[in-house]
Amino acid sequence: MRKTLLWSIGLVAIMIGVAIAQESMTDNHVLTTAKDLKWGDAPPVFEKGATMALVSGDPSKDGLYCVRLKMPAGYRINAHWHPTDEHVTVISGTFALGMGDKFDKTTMKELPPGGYALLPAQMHHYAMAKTAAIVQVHGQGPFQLTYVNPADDPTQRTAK
Ligand SMILES: [Cu+2]
Repeated sequence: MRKTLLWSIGLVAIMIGVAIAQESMTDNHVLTTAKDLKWGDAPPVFEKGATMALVSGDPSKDGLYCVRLKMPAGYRINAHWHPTDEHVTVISGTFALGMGDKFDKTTMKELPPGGYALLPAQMHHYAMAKTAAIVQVHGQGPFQLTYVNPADDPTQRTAK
């Protein structure tokens, strides 16, 4: 009798687990082509000239997000850091990344399409589009970008 009850409880627990898993799978599915992405201005924390497209999730909220950033040749992102790991995959063009507190072209590594970078939480890094480039950025939201030198932050500049 006792054994049967335990079995029943176990079975119900499994059924609830399956139901939750199915719900999250059906709710969040995204199938998109590059052509269908909708591009708009990148958030004001980025220098003017870059555009961004949301791929999935919501970078302003808790949870996984995925966006693409499109930059013209020569576009720079000065030294900064994020509170969570940042994953960068190069979709097109050549994107260069360096580690440290100061933008330094000589230490940067160039990533061609298919290249990938993991920038761990808190690690200071900087970037540049060597050619016109599109990179895909994903990670755990909410997405935040803090410049090492506050003067590099366009939102601080326009605020005064
Ligand atoms: Cu970054």
